[in-house]
Amino acid sequence: MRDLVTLSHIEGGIALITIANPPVNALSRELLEQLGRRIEEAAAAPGCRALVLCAAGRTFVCGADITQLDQPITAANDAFNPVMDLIESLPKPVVCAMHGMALGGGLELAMACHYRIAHAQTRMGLPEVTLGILPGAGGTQRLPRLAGAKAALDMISTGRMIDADTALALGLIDGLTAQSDAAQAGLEHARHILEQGLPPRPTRGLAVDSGGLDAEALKQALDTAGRNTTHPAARAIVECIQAAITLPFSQGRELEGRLFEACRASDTSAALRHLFFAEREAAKLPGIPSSLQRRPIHHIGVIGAGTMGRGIIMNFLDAGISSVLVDANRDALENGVAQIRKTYESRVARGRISAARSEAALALLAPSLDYADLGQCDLVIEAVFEDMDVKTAVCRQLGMICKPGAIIASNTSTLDVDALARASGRPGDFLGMHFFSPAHVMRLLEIVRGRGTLPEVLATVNALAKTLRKVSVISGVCYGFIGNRMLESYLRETDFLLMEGATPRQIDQAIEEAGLAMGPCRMLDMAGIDVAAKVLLEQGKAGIRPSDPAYRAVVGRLFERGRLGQKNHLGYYRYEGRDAIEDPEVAMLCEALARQHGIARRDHISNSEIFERCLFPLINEGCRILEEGIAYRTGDIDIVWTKGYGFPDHRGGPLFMADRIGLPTILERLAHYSRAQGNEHGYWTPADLLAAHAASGRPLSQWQAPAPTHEPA
Ligand code: 3H9
Repeated sequence: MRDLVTLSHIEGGIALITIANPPVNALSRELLEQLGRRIEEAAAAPGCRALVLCAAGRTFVCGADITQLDQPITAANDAFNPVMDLIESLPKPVVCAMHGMALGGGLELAMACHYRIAHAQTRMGLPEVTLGILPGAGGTQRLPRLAGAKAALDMISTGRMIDADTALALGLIDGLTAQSDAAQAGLEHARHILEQGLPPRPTRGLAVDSGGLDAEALKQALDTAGRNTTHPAARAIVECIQAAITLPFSQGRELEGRLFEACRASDTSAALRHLFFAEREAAKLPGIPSSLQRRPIHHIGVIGAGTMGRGIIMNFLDAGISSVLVDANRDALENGVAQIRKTYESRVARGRISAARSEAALALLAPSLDYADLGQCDLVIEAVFEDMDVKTAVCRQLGMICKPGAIIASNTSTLDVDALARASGRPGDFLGMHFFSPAHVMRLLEIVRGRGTLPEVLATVNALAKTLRKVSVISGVCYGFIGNRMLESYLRETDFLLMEGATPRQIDQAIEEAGLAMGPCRMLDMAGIDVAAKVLLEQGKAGIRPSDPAYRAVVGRLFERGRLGQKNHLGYYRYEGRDAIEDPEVAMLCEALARQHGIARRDHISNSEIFERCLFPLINEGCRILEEGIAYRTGDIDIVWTKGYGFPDHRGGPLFMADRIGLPTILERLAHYSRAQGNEHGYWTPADLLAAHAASGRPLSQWQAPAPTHEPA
């Protein structure tokens, strides 16, 4: 077995124990077993008077090994608490020296030591809640003893990290060090402790300072957290903090263990752990070596000073990359720059960033009316109006203006990236960068790989996404890429349900009760009915709109009636301020459309029918996207939907949810709606992949894509 923990030497009576499990020194069961043995060996060694615990590589320990959290962790078989107890009960002082990050089980390990120091740049936290669990190795009991119950509740409930200065002020650590070598820093501190004759200081023996968290505040916190029915860890965390204040350590930890296991076994935690790994997988490019040389990106350009272009360029300004914003229209450009300035001012006013940082970002912005100013850019992103003719003309121009080796990207959300690449005349340098609105806020970036996109271009933009703090997912070329293509069937059924007699409010409520951030009617009103109608028009032009005359008929009719959505206070709803009010005119319009298209009206449509009709075709389309090689993995689709479309994290994304519901059930319901609705246009035909997995009993998560080829066409 690999050495994951070493006992390197005992000098001057101090034993040095080093954890080495790259990349983040995660605590696997094997590691904990070795750690326990090394500590026993060190403590038993003749002449040993103190121990130092540190970690090798770029960081201290970043938590329990999440890959092992699929197995139950119980008092009987877990290796965590015995090691923590062993350390804490040693009769010799144990010093923990941290650097990089100390997270989750890593910080819990540090808190079980008697003394803690940290490099000044260290960040610490208990982020378990983001995985749907709570700290399960004594963290909920030791942190209140070191930092006070109020600070502990805040840190554990939010999962946020604190810096080393804050940790020192809270009493979580005893000292800061500028020494970059954690082992040396630990040894120095241990020598100091021995010189001072300081004894072991078990954390469990310290009294809890409530820090102002009185019974009333705890009750309120319990009530608030208890209302969060989708996240069982929220309430469990408050219960553990309450136990830390009111119960002896051993009883508090016993409760922590039980609640940890209940949360770990919950669907929410399984979903959040899936998304943790899916996000990291999505950033990997199959078939492209990570060593492939990337193109340097120092200076970029964005065309179009509208909402999208402004949002896009702010990502680059935030990342410290000099950027030119081009718009041929002077007013549009001036307005765009003014809006960007306003956004930064508002960030400063809200204390999000310093005035100096805002000025530094704005100093990187160069507005221009002249396309020629894009000539020296390493990357140019067009963000002009979503119209094939307009975008084709812009891409043609970019192909001529951009310097050799520059990357050209289109921010289209639906159009044919291959056709735009051909227009540029440089398909190897071309790809899609589909940002989501507001582009400076939304974390998702769909990177669209054209048939001709060179691997180095894909790798460059994928790496750039990380610099921009985006979560990137690669999509192949098809109508709407991953997200908007799947959205189509969801919106199709929304309009059919309205024509059959459901109301916008009923549909939105059913979808929001399922956990989505916003129902489809409110979402379309917000995005703009004109935008949706324009997309339908483009589909017609491209010959990809179904021949069904009733297809998305409601949105088309709303547009004809001048109901543009929130922007003119009339869409699927009527708006008073931000309040969406059901409008009888829309009900009449839907009824008239139903008559026109021979669609039968019903008095009652259940919420479960709305859920199934909107979401099962969406899942089905996701399976087609996998079959066609548009997405590399099921997790990529889940990331697109959770990061870009308000799909609830606690359901893990549509395909993770599909596995939980059961593929045979979904298949059976598609067949049911095919019978009930008719299937003239193939709306209910199951994807081969869905049918095959349902038949074999294999979940979608086990689907393996054939290795993609990156030979430019
Ligand atoms: C816990 O501690 C429970 C306890 O209370 C005790 C229970 C009894 N395990 O993110 P990156 C992998 S729960 C396994 O790209 P970065 C990651 O998958 C845990 N693997 O790097 C990736 O692998 P690959 C509480 C892990 O620099 C590689 O490391 N802790 C773990 O952008 C690099 O990761 C957390 O929730 C892990 N714990 O960010 C912290 N962590 O290269 C989770 C990372 O194959 N981790 N990996 O794709 C993070 O938040 C970030 O990884 C971190 C580094 C900020 C540390």
